[in-house]
Amino acid sequence: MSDVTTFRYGRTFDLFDVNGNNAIGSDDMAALATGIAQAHNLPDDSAKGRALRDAYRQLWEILRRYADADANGRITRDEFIEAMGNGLSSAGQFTRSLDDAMDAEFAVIDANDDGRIDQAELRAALESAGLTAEEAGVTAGKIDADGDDVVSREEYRAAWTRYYLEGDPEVDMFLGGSR
Ligand SMILES: [Ca+2]
Ligand SMILES: [Ca+2]
Ligand SMILES: [Ca+2]
Repeated sequence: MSDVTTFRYGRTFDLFDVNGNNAIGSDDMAALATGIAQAHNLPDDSAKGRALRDAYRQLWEILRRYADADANGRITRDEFIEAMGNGLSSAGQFTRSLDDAMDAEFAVIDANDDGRIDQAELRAALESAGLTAEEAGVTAGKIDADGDDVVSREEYRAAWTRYYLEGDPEVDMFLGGSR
């Protein structure tokens, strides 16, 4: 596996390993969902909060099934990079599960439920994720790939995938409240 690929999947691993104990567990995936919900002041029992938790629980199940080589319920950095390099990163079940997580996140950011993220909604999300107003403005412009001032579900998915799976250094994205 190339150094670049190893670096890229290592970075994805770091994003998933929320509590920084050098292993991905169900607790990390739950923390991702909770972090996003809390950043948007969503109650735990709200429909959007539940959808988010379900999506990340599903993503965890896929990771556990395909990347937890020694089946101890935790995925080490080596296990993760190995599995991603061996095809998990492009496997249908994994990418569909990622899409579901992105869609659940999209729904959270789309506060007025009109099926698109407008500039105000996007900036609120980026700033709640810890970006400065200036960084949020730059990032918002990159996510809105066609420049029509709204982010479609497809644009959101594409930006997310670019950042997490392709490691495009030009794309500055975030995952909920994790940074
Ligand atoms: Ca962890
Ligand atoms: Ca909206
Ligand atoms: Ca757009």
